[in-house]
Formats: sequence, C-alpha cells, structure tokens
Amino acid sequence: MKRLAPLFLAVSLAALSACGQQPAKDEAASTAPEAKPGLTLSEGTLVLPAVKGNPAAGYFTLINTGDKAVTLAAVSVTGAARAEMHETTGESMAPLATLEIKPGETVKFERGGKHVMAFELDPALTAGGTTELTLTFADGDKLSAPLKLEAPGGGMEHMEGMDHSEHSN
Ligand SMILES: [Cu+2]
Repeated sequence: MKRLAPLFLAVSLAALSACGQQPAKDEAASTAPEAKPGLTLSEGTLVLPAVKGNPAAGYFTLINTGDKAVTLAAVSVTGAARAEMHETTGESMAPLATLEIKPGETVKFERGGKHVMAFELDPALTAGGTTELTLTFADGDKLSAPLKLEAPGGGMEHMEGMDHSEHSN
C-alpha cells in the first residue's frame, strides 16, 4: 500500500507587489517650440530701477502675424526672480492675468500702458547689457527675445507714485 502525502505548493505573492507603479512619462522631452510661429517679438527693453531693490519695468512690441488669436498668459525675465504683466490706466495700475492678441494685431507694452514688472533682480543686470524675455502662451508655447537693459531715466515719471508692493503676491 502506498501513502500519498499531499503536496502544498507555496505561491509567492511577491511578484504582485511590483504592479502598482507605472513608468513616468518624460514630458520634458517633448518638442515645444521656443519660438511660437506666427508671432514677432521685438523692441524688448528693461528699464532698471533707480533705487536698488525696486522692480524693473519691461517693454516690448508683439505682433500676431498668424491667422489665429493667441493668449499671452505669463512673462518671465532671465535674472529676475519673477515677473508680472501690469496695465496702467490713468492713475492706477493693475495686474494683467492674460492678454488676447487677435490675428494681425500689434500689442505694445510701453510707458504709461501695459508693462512688465520684474522683481528681485540679479545684480548682474546692469545698463548696457542684455537679458532675455520669455512669453508663455495659454497653449503652453513659449517665445523668447532679447531685452536691452537701460539705465533709469526716461521711465522715471512712470515709476513715480507706483507702489508695486501690493502686487508682491
Ligand atoms: Cu507695474
């Protein structure tokens, strides 16, 4: 007579524990253009503050030569910790969250009107030099162009009476 001992097979569950993680997609490797087609960015100027620690004011001209409206959503300035779009109307100034530029439209950021405020400047930014302005659009595209660094002077009347501290957030 034979006795059959039952066999118990241990099933390892270890293999299942590795199933919870998905490999991260490499989004940064996508090919977003740094020069958004259909747009021309020129006359970039950054007027440095008369008083150290104050923000600089940036100006530029943006032309939409394409056939679609674009929405400017953010600005950044190389050498500034952060930058904002502002619009001066009469005596008051307000942050500008987004700006639509229609096909064929030219938008000027200029003294007394729309301007870029650049905060916490790198001391390496000095008059006569250049830095870079980057515009980010609502669709994620970016457009960069040089910014000429100018000494304070021509922009003084614009800066007077403008308290930007309330925009620090
Ligand atoms: Cu401002």
